[in-house]
Amino acid sequence: MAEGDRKRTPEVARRTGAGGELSGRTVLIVDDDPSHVAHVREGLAPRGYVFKEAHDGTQALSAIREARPDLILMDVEMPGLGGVEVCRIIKANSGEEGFGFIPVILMTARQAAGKVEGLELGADDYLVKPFDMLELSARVKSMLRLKALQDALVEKNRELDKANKELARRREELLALSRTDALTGLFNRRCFEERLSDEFARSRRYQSPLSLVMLDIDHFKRINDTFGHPFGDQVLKAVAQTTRSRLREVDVLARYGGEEFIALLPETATADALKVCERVREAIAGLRVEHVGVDGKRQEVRLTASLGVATVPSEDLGSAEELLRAADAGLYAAKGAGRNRVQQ
Ligand code: GH3
Ligand code: MG
Ligand code: MG
Ligand code: MG
Ligand code: MG
Repeated sequence: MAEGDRKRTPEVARRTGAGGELSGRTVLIVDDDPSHVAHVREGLAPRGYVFKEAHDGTQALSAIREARPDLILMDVEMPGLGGVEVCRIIKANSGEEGFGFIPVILMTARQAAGKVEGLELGADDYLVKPFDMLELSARVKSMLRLKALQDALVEKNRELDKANKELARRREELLALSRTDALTGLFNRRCFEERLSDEFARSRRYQSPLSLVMLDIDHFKRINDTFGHPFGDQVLKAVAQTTRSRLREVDVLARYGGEEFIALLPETATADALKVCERVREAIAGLRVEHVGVDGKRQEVRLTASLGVATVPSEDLGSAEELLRAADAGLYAAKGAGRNRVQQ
């Protein structure tokens, strides 16, 4: 380094001022010549940067991993791993999982050799030794600004990413909520109708059996009248849970209205559907829902339900609406025949 440069260092500091918003940034100086490292440090000292040093390429890589510098000033000619090679490694690992973006200013004594190569490999700037301290200072400052901008961008992107994920999560939540019956946690009627239309179309296309079940609690009004509406709600939840547990995963169960439930059983023909319904009916008849009166008196309340079932393909049932109506007719028949039973 020219003697003149050394003498000018305090002058440089005075003219360029302290580091300002860039003070505290970490600058890694890599050079196999310790006096050159010291010289660069001295030149940049007034700016308030934090300096790290490395004296060969291998040291540089571990310093980068440890210190995550904001800028690397790197000699090209070093024994072992040279500056151009280290630069290549840094730029190859510039993803978010790697080092991220770290600007590199290559420093070399030679005018031409390595310059084009270094820049092509992604060095961000280039200084030829001996360099003017003012120029060094200005280039460092501009690179650190670039790095700060890049960091801000990455941070903004991360925030945007997070916000997007949160939005997607909330959208999912809302969607789930819009499909759910609040009291029982089952699907609601609107969701069921969508599924019915899909499953009906699928059944028709593949000529696969599809059964639809309507279930209505017997004399539910009496339960409400005797034990109160909140207890009625408890009964509805118990019926929902019990019914759900008697169906397969692929079966769609929804609360259709007040004390009415509806189920879609894909790939299920009449005989199997009747078996499933019978199982559900029995389970509900076996339910004991405990009621605790205001006086603390406990009572096990029993209940029953009636079920109507219909199945496609069937000559008479040409639409999802007709399938629904047929199941409803079955339910009506079950009620008429004395309740607590399954009817086709
Ligand atoms: P049936 O055997 O003929 O079905 O008689 P039912 O008493 O069950 O039928 P009805 O249609 O006369 O009465 C249904 C009752 O369900 C009336 C209504 O107040 C009650 N209900 C509807 N939705 C809810 C609810 O969300 N919670 C409670 N606790 N009761 C409800
Ligand atoms: Mg060297
Ligand atoms: Mg009724
Ligand atoms: Mg009822
Ligand atoms: Mg009813």
